[in-house]
Amino acid sequence: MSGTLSEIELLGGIEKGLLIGGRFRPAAGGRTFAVENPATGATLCEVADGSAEDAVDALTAASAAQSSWAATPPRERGEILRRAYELLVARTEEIALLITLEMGKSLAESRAEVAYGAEFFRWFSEEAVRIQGDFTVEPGGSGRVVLMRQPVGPSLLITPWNVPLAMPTRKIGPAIAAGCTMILKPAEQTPLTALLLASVLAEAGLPDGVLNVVTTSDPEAVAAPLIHDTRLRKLSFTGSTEVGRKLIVSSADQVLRTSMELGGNAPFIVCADADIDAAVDGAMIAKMRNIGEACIAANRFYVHADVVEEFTDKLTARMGKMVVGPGVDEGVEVGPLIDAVQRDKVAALVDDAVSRGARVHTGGTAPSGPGYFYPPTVLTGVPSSARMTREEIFGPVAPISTFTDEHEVLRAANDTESGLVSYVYSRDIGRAIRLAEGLETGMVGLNRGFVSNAAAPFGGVKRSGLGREGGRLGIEEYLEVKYVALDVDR
Ligand code: TXE
Repeated sequence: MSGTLSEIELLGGIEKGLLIGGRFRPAAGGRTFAVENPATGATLCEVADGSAEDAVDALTAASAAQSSWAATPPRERGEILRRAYELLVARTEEIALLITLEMGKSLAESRAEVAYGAEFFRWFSEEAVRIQGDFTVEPGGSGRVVLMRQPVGPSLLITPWNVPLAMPTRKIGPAIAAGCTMILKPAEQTPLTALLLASVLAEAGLPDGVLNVVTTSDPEAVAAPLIHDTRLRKLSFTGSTEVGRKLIVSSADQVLRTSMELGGNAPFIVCADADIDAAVDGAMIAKMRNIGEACIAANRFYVHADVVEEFTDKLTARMGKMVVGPGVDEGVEVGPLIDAVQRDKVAALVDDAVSRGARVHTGGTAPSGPGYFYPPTVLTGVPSSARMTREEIFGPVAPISTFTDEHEVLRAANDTESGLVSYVYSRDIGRAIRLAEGLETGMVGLNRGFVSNAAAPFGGVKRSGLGREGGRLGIEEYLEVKYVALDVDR
């Protein structure tokens, strides 16, 4: 699969070193690690394997660049983002191919990720010039309060493999707009898209040292010394709840500001009065987008007993005929999962549900052969004791349960430690709003299977995270508020 000329040219043209202080260089120990194509299991290429020493060099470069970057006029920072947006859009085909090669999803989905990821640069290019302060007259006399917003400072951005372009742009966009320097540590499975993104930003005019990239096979070794270094001022993490919690604990050492986008366990509720065809369309997006490897993927379907048969039959028909295969192949809709660990996790969750009495309507067995494929799977009769009702499936599996009462479904939907997103399908506006108000999540998709948008503050409650990314609130994550108190009579 990685043998065609264009793929070889694409991989050959990518910088594979660490980006530190504006220069790509090998890791201090000279070590490299392999990047795998999940559709074949073959090695795509080797990239620099950064260590603690490299990480500290990257922070030194970021600290050195911080004050002049903070002093760069906001419009200039915005224009860099605007140019980077245009470059990303112009290079969509090449970047999409790279995403598909290292992450697995179909080319159509990768192109959509480029559009979505680039949008964060366009949005924050416009936000860069709207960082505003405040001036308040003290109510009791001659005192005045001048409020200013300033960049937090050097920020460590840790991103996952499932959305290798847009997770970095969702953090880098606001950090650039706010005037923060950065160290990006991409996931070990998908370092190439991050390296290409760094080259695009350099081409757009980002000054040396503002964005540093440390690829590594040992994330803990790279992150730990930075989190304990007083020069680091911010940690923004997207990944598993398990790692997020560990990072929050270690961030306590220097009371580091953190943003955490962690795992989800989204309920997808279909009421008896819903437009069932629209609900099935929404379910296809909420479940199958990104092969189900998304924190906002629908993880539990609750369908009213009156419509469950129609919904199950229609969803099974749609999911059952999806074309599974290598993402680079024409017509493929469902690529492989990222690696053997994720594929085996999905298979184990399905086996567990089946052993507890769940019925398989389509899928349910991983094919043999190379690549980490798992077929679109629909299950009914999944008991609440099944592991997949509590754990994030992160794969193309739709477990369907029934309900009859609005209060009952709200209780079931909220019976989880996660609180990222929920989906509601109903044509009764009162019921829809009642459910949206009662659902303990940071986002609700109402008659809509996709909630993400550069203009919206993405984020969760409960153990799904801290902070918001995107929208007006997204930039606040990279700003400190300071006020000057003064007296105009003295
Ligand atoms: O996540 P990890 P994994 C969920 C999803 C998935 C599960 C495991 O359920 O099945 O997590 O995936 C870096 N110090 N999500 O193992 O390990 C790592 O290098 C510092 C949901 O891939 O959390 C990568 O850059 N960094 C999620 C990032 O953390 C560490 C997206 C995510 O990897 C580290 C991905 C450490 N000790 C998985 N250990 C979402 N919210 O969308 C790992 N990392």
